[in-house]
Amino acid sequence: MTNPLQRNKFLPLLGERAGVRAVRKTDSAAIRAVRILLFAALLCGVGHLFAIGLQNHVFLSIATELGSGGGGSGDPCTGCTNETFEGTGTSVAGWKYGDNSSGVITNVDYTTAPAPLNGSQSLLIRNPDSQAGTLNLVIPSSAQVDLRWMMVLTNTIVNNTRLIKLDDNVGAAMFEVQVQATSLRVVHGTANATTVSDLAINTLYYCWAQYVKGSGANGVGSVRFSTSKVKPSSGDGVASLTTGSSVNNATDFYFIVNSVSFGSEISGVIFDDLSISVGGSIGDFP
Ligand SMILES: [Ca+2]
Repeated sequence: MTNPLQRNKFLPLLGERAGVRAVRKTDSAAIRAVRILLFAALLCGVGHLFAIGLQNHVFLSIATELGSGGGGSGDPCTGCTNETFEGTGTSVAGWKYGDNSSGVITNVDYTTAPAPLNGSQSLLIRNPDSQAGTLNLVIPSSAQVDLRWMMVLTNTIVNNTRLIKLDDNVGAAMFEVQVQATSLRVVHGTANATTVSDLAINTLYYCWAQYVKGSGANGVGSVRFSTSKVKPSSGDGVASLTTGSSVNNATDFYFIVNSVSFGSEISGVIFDDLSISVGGSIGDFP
């Protein structure tokens, strides 16, 4: 039987052993080629799966409102930091209290009517002093922060009272929600916008706010309130702006209640069910 290696026209020059090596070399090159093809196919598959995952992540971040559903009773906004003020103290660890030495009351176990706003306890901040009563929580540094909370204003006059504040990592205010002329105002650096709708005392309001830092006069901010749990997309209870001048990440959340600017009225605000999101906007209350 003819040795197949002898078909190689170079065999007479290379000799039989060299011919065997040449064939083995040819075989292993083919195997390597197959392996390379398989590895490339594997990489394509993994890359495709990664692309789908990335696409879904971006899509979810943009299109899905957190808390629109799916959260249990103990987690009213899935993916958020949720403070319900239930039980003794706060339900989230790490809150820092502002100075109460000037008569500011910060009560995280408040139950006097119209509290509780939800569950069995709420937060009251009541401030007879010129210093702001605050409750502060460090949050993950973020270019966008979305907030949802419920509140009741206990006073007839609460003009110029701040309610919510976001600071950067050196303590500068990036974003505020204020009461101005009985409406809600959103403040983003030097820009602000105010709702057309007025607030009434002793009325439960559902509120939403959003801070998105800018790179100049292009930051985005909004505040919304309603007597319904459904987040209003437009109308007199919504104030928004796209000319905000704050350009830093938010790193600190504050409840903040100033003293009032008229007569002897004392600012009092009851809060409950705060949700903080650094992963996208927050939808309706459950
Ligand atoms: Ca509560």
